[in-house]
Parts: sequence; structure tokens; C-alpha cells
Amino acid sequence: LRQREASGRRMGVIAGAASRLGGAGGRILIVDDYERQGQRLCAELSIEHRPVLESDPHKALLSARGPVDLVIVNAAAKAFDGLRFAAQLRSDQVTRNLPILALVDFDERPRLIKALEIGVNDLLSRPVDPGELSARAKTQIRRKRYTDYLRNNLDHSLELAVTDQLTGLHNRRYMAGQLEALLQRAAMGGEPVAVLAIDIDHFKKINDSFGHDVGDEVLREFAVRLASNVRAVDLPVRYGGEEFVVVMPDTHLEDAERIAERIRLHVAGSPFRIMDGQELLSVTISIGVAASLGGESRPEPLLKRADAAMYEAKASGRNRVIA
Ligand code: GH3
Ligand code: MG
Ligand code: MG
Ligand code: MG
Repeated sequence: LRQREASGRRMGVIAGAASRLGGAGGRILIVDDYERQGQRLCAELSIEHRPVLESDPHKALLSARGPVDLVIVNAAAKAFDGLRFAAQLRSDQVTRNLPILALVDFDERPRLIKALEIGVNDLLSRPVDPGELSARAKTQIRRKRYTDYLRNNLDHSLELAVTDQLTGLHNRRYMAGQLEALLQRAAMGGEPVAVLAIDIDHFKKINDSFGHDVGDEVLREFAVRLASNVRAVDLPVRYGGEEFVVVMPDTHLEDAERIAERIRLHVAGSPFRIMDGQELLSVTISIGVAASLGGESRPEPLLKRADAAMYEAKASGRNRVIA
């Protein structure tokens, strides 16, 4: 019984370590041309990880760009400079964040210091002690998985911050920065920046008659039609509610007006399919157009003029473009 308890505890320890490592062990690239040493590292690491041995540094650089969690490089390799290899990993955008363990002889102070200067994450002294190898490898892999997790979350939150979740278009916050930059460029003698202010007509009626979810469907369908009717250089954004803005770089008022008219027709010209395509609903929009004046560098007055033109379009009967 005591034996079973002991082995149960041991299993518990191993299972715990495995789960901290994300279930499976790490993918480890060993770069060494000292065959016996490389193979011994490989054998020891394969108990918990998936090691691959590579003796050619050029091939190793390519492998490192693939799915790898840790690189172990022999800094005292015979046919290539292991520290130069580590430096190359650090200078490549794809591999620069990979953890590197450098195998060094601890009595070789200058090489050891150079390894640290290059930015290897940890050192392993030769001859390698299996327990130390396992512990140092595990620490680096765990740290990498955690920083990968943080990085992915950061990318995701940055994207969330500039994207409208309902339509997938960019949002007002993102537009503000882009418009300001474009206007500053235009104010220094470039082509004007044009802006469309678009508002869906009688949108409240759609919500009131069919419900908020159908209102959302209409917003999504409109966003698709809008995005497919502007040029690749234009920036369509959901400004808020049922109001949208398109920012058009290097565009004169007359050209913007023509594009606005095309968008208006693509909305009014064919009804929206709602409720899983069971119903057809005709939707119209009103659009105000404005373009920056020579030297104008602030977004707010330009947006205000587009908005005022949009209200004029509403007042004069809706489903129209006013510049
Ligand atoms: P007008 O032709 O003058 O623009 O009339 P309107 O009814 O479109 O104007 P109003 O601005 O009064 O109404 C806009 C409505 O849009 C009110 C609001 O409840 C609704 N709305 C705002 N955001 C959303 C949304 O995300 N989803 C849905 N379904 N409705 C929204
Ligand atoms: Mg509105
Ligand atoms: Mg309104
Ligand atoms: Mg409206």
C-alpha cells in the first residue's frame, strides 16, 4: 500500500509539471555538432519533451523559425560559432523572442560573458547534469508559454480597442488617429481628404417594427455593402449607433460625392434580407460629404461640415447625398 501511495504521489508531481507546461512537453531544438553530446542531451530531454538535434547552423536557423519552444546551442561547437548563431536568432524578427540556453565551459569566462551580452536566457555548464538540464529547460519553456500568452492577449486587446464588435469595421477611436495623420499630411500641400457622414434613415422604425436584433442585422448588412463599395484606400468606420463615416485620402469633393452616390444606390437599389432571408426590407441612407480645405489640419471642423451636410440631406427628404 505504501508503495502505491508513493507512486501515486510521484504521478501527481509529474502530472502537475505537465499541466504547468500546457499538457505536452516543449519542442526543443538542440544545435550541436558534437554528436555524442547532442545525442545525450536529446535522450535526456526526450523523457519529458520533444527534442530535435541539428548539427548544421543554417538548417537550424530555418527550423527555429518553425514551432519551437526552446533552443539549446553549444557555444563551444567545433565547425560553427554557437554564439554567433545565438546572435542571429536574436536579430531575426521571427525568432528574437525564443528562449536560448547556451552550453558553455564555466572556466571560459570571456565566452560566458559574451553569451550573456548576446542575451541568451540561461547557461548550462559542461558536462551537463541531467537534473540541471531538465530544470533549466522547464523554466525557460514555462516562461515562454506565459509571455506568448500575454503577447497574444495584448494583440487581441489592441485589436478590440480599434474594432467595432457588431460590424467588424474600425471604430471612431481608430478613425480619429488616422484622420488626423491624413489631414496633417494634406495640410503640407497634399491632396484634400474627403469625409462622408452616413446615417441610416428612420432606423428607429426598423427597431420598433422588427426588434433590436433585426436592427443589428441591418447594421451588419449595411457595413458589408459599405465596405464593398469604397476603394481599398478608403477607411469605412462605424461612428456610433446607425451612423457611419468614410475617410477618403487624396480625394476631391466631387469624387467623394460620386462615391457617396454609388454607396447610396447600392443600399436603396436592392432590399436587405432579414430574419434568415425570409423577409425583404428596403433601407435608405442619407449622406453628407465634405473635403478638407487647403491648410486645414484639424478633424473636428471637417467632420462637422460632413455632419451638417448629412442633416441637410435628412431635412430635404432623406435617401440623398449632399455635398
Ligand atoms: P433619421 O432618419 O432621422 O436618422 O431617423 P432615425 O430613426 O434613424 O434616427 P434616430 O437617431 O432617432 O434613431 C437611431 C436609432 O438607432 C436609435 C437607437 O435605438 C438605434 N440604435 C443605435 N445603436 C444601435 C444598435 O447597435 N443596434 C440597434 N439595433 N439599434 C441601434
Ligand atoms: Mg442617427
Ligand atoms: Mg438620427
Ligand atoms: Mg438615422
